[in-house]
Amino acid sequence: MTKKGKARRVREMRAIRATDSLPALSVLTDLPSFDELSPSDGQRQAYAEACSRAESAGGPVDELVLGCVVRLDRGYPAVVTDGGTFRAEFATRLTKGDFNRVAVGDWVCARRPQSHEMGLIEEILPRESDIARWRGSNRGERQTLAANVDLVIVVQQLSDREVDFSRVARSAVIVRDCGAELAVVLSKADRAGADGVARDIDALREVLGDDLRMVVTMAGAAEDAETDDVRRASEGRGVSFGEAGVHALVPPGVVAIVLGESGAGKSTLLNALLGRDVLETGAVRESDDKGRHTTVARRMVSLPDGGVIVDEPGLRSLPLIGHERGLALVFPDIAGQAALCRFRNCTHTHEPGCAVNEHADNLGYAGRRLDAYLSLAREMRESRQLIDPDVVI
Ligand SMILES: Nc1nc2c(ncn2[C@@H]2O[C@H](COP(=O)(O)OP(=O)(O)OP(=O)(O)O)[C@@H](O)[C@H]2O)c(=O)[nH]1
Ligand SMILES: [Mg+2]
Ligand SMILES: [Zn+2]
Repeated sequence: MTKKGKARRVREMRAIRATDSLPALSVLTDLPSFDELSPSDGQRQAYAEACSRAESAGGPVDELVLGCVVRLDRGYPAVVTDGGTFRAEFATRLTKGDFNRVAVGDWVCARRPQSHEMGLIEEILPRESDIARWRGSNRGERQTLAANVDLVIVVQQLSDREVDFSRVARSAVIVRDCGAELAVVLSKADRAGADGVARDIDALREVLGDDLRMVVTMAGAAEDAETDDVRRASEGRGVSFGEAGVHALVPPGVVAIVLGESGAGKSTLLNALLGRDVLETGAVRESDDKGRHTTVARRMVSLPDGGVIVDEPGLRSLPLIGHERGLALVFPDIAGQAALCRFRNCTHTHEPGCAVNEHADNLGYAGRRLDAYLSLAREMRESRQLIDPDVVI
């Protein structure tokens, strides 16, 4: 065997071993069915075009199927189609060059040869939305966490201290920049108690506005006085309490994703919605209250009488790079004023003729809302300067 041939054989054997250790699709429950997911008209059109390209290239067209990526295990996709679910590899064309990795939620044109267990992804169809965050430093890249998602549920854990509203604000900017709707789940309400829940709802409203959709949850809440107090504190402020409130955010036809740091309680919440322990959960470290990155696969689960949610591994960092549009969508009142400042590059800190500061009081965003905006805006200005000019943001 030539050196090259040997290297190829080693690669093939490794690939086989890697896919062997993946969970068999037959044992995976709660994967959505094809009917629960719907491609947009544009994606159907793109699929038809991909089929005619394959036809003119002379390949067997009857092997082509429209599918949705419902799981990624260590990068290996599982694809659901009208005719069933299968694991798939990538066509060589896709693995070469500037290959944009497939994400959960992607619609694809796949090939399913009769004689093979494995399918082949021929094309990734254009995305309707793209939940992406920046990964790496100044030479980093955008990483798509999920594609074609309608709603992002940011899960933020509560504690006896005030909620980390700057993290929620940062998540909100990224979500709105990606073209998805936003809702916030405040988990672990038992740790905050009724007074803490009231304090945290008020803080988030002050920073992110009254329209912010929120649900307060408490895993395994007993029907006792403590739960009643937390429920009253939430509902009294117009915020729903419990898993039912989260379920209501994801009716049939909606595809959502849970996003939050490790240990926030994302998988615990999804298990409660599924009514069974489908997803693995893990304890947080006592010393710093951080999770241990229990979830490693990205996967969709289908809610009983509801839509579909993607469980995600916890995110360590959410750098803000190039999300100016998201900032303007989350803080439209402040961004509107910023356009009226005397200097186009006004930092709204010390400049004369600053419309943002001049109207802060009468437009009602003075205080923590303005502080949050200013610190996110500053971070984006600084990160833009640090990015390698050759990197496409
Ligand atoms: N006190 C309390 N603990 C909770 C609650 N919800 C989840 N937890 C605990 O928090 C820990 C982390 O929960 P997970 O559901 O694994 O967290 P995750 O967000 O999925 O974490 P990763 O998969 O690592 O991203 C587990 O020990 C849960 O039992 C809650 O409402 N109250
Ligand atoms: Mg998890
Ligand atoms: Zn200004």
